[in-house]
Amino acid sequence: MYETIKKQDEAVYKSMIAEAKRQSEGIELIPSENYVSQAVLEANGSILTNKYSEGYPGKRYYGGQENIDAIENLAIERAKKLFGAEHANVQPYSGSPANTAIYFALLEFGDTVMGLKLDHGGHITHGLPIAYSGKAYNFVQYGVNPETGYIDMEEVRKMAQEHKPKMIVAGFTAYPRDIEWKKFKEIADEVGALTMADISHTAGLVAAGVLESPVPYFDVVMTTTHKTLRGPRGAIILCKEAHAKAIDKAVFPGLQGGPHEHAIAAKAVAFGEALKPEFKEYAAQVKKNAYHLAEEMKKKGFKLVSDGTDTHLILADLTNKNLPGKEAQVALDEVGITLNKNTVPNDPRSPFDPSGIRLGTPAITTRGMKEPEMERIADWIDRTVTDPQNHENLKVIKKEVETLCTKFPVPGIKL
Ligand code: DSN
Repeated sequence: MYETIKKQDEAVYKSMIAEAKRQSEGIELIPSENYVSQAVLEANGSILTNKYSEGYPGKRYYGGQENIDAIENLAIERAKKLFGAEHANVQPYSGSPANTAIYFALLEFGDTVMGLKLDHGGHITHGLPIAYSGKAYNFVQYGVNPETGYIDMEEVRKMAQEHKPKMIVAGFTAYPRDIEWKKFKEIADEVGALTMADISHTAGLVAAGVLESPVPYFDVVMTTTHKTLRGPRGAIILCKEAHAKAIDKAVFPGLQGGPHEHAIAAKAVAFGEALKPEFKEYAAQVKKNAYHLAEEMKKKGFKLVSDGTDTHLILADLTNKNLPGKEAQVALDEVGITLNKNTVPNDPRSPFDPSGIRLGTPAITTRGMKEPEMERIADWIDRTVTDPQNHENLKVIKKEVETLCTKFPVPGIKL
């Protein structure tokens, strides 16, 4: 791999190869990560990075756009088909700029918006007070029910009636349950609010039809393209035709300059893959694996937020295991299992040293792992967090992890 870089720039090469080794020899459980196909890698690493193309297909500000237009039109048409959307903008560089563009398109600064709290599973762009979203708009934030771990739709309704928001944002980065899109839409209609869904985590499952889609109900839907959707790093915005002009204007020239056409080509390739029947099987297995892993972890005494999962994502509160999330993450890194420390709802600890861990199955399912492997992974996690300072034991687990991983190659990595 990377023979040209090897000859030209050994320092970068060394880290790239070490990362390829880490990705293939370890178990990737970060729920927002995945392994893209060789075809997606080729498009993303292509000569398309050389081209500037401000504007939209047919209406650009620079010459030489005949191939770029063809590629961007393919990405747009495939995105619309995949999600049944009226309009798609495929230019957002990533999730945060995409959400910012949506607010810029449909709100005035200072407008009231509702979003999920960060420590209850929301994203920084859903109104975190210290973030741009929280400063530019008057976000009021809803949470999950402390008893059940589910979003409390009655609280959402009460808050909507009290605050009369201009927009309600639904979606998450760390919430293990499906979202009641129809109910959100009903509540928004009661108070005349716009609806915005951030399906970055679950887009692959939504596209495959294994989770319900907000697209038929919501005004605007945003997703990153690199999580369960298994495309390159980036994002897209889907919306009703009525909002199309405002959204396009907000993305360019409102917020962004030249679109990254190499990434747009890679998005087109990934959407082409997601339209194939194999992708439905993949998405269904992601869900089955997460359910199985959650059940196995529960058998070993792990306390899961909401007591399980409907999606690809599991959130465990380690308070009863007497190990903070940060220390669990470090010990699991030592055995080659990668996940992230995470706050749990109403966490008494800080986001940098929280009580929980967040894990998920998109990447390991891409490698072909199924239920029997989930049992082994639950066992390794349990053995690691039960005795995190026993480095001899951790070495044994690391060997077992590596042996399993050799049987499940990672697309795009040939060492
Ligand atoms: N960083 C992403 C995640 O891990 O969920 C959200 O932006």
